[in-house]
Amino acid sequence: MSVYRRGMTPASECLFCGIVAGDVPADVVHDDEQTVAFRDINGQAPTHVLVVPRDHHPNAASLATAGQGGVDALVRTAAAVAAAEGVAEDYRLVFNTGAEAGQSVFHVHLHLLGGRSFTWPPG
Ligand code: DGP
Repeated sequence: MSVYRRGMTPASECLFCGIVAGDVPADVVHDDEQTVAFRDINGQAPTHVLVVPRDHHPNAASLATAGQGGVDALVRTAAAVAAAEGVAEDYRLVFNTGAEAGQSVFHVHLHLLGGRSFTWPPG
């Protein structure tokens, strides 16, 4: 299902929809019925993978509201990728929502970061 609100990217122009469709190249590390996971082009840790739903939703709240278990699926995939990458014991998951919070691509994506120590609070 496609969800589009004013000010957000329509699915037809969405970079991550292009990656899901295989039209935009990416280093895909996992894909299944609901999710696709690929390495971030600007990695901030030895493991930096983005996990996205196949369906276009602008942010995590939109995905959760759709009620299809999409957020659960993202977290399950992130955990599986963390295990495959050997970082299952220590990793960080991040959803940025809104430009002020650092979101630059408006197709919901869960950042999986691992392989180094992290500090808190984030910048
Ligand atoms: P955010 O700032 O939370 O919206 O994260 C977007 C991430 O997407 C950012 O870390 C960089 C990454 N990114 C942007 N364009 C591409 C791309 O074309 N390919 C890949 N693999 N990652 C991208």
